[in-house]
Amino acid sequence: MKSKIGVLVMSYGTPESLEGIEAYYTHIRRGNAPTAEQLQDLVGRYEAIVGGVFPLRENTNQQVDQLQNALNTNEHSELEFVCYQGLKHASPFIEDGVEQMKKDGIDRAVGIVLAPHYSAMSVGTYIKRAQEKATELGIEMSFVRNYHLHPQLIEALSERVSMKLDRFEEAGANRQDVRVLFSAHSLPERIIKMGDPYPEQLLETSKAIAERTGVTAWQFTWQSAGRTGEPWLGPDVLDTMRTLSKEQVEDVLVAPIGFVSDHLEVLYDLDIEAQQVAKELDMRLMRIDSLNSDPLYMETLRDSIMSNLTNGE
Ligand code: FEC
Repeated sequence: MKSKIGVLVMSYGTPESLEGIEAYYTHIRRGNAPTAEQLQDLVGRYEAIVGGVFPLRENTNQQVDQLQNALNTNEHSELEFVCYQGLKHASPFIEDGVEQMKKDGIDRAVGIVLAPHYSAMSVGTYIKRAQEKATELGIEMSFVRNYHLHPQLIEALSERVSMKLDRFEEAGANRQDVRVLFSAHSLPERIIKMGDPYPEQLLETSKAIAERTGVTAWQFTWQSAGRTGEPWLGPDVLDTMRTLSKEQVEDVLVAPIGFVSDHLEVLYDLDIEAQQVAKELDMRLMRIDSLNSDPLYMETLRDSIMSNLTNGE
């Protein structure tokens, strides 16, 4: 009889339909409903990308299924891994995933977030919610906090950068002249004062990819800042593109290393909004493909979970 280990795979979550956007947005805003204008703006962005399905849901489903397969490939192992989804802003919520584990008789679990970099405001809040529920239900739970320098993650992202630099060359650009912009979701500036590791970890991932791909013309920029009154980390990718255009940079490759799936922040903010700005600036803009269920990403998650179980890291 194998002993069962629960794996809570946590992700941002997305609405199930256009009608579900208001409830989703209200959850993101901690129970405060958006104004009609804010809601219309978000609905408009989803309408521009979705075409009937919300890509993040399908991508998360696939990542969770494939991770479960990857964790259970060794048939001689004494452990059986059972993956549960726990979403931050949609159903099944983080707490639902932990509750389901309990119902299935699981008393030892590991949690991991489908985002490689740790911030107290991102991964930290996922972990806090899961830990609270696990404590309440008496499940022993540990967490992978980050995996931003995992060799397989760096390999997968580097392959994607190199692949797109090839496309630039095929299109007539000089490879060395392509400016690579590593990007991630912005957060409020106050995280800096909190000594949050998020900006540093993102730079570490960027450097590791640049070294591996031999890219020297690169910089880091933020994207997708929230629409709130307080200052967010910048510069934003759109401003960075405008600055680069003034410096006569014509070819830009954006690598959104803070995200692992195709979703709104990639498919709208980069593929629609940033492409529109690139057009205005007469700039050639490409982006690297998202990881989605790439086997190297699954390996990164599997390996991070196994080391957490054996070493507590
Ligand atoms: O495709 C989809 O349906 C969902 C795409 C999506 C992802 C995502 C990831 C991150 N967010 C992070 C931080 C914040 C903070 C706020 C915030 C607000 C939004 C809104 C939408 C949204 N986020 Fe998001 N985020 C995605 C979508 N995010 C929609 C609300 C409208 C808007 O501002 O555009 C501000 C609210 C607050 O104070 O909480 C902060 C971070 C990530 C990357 C890590 C992760 O995946 O958890 C950080 C995907």
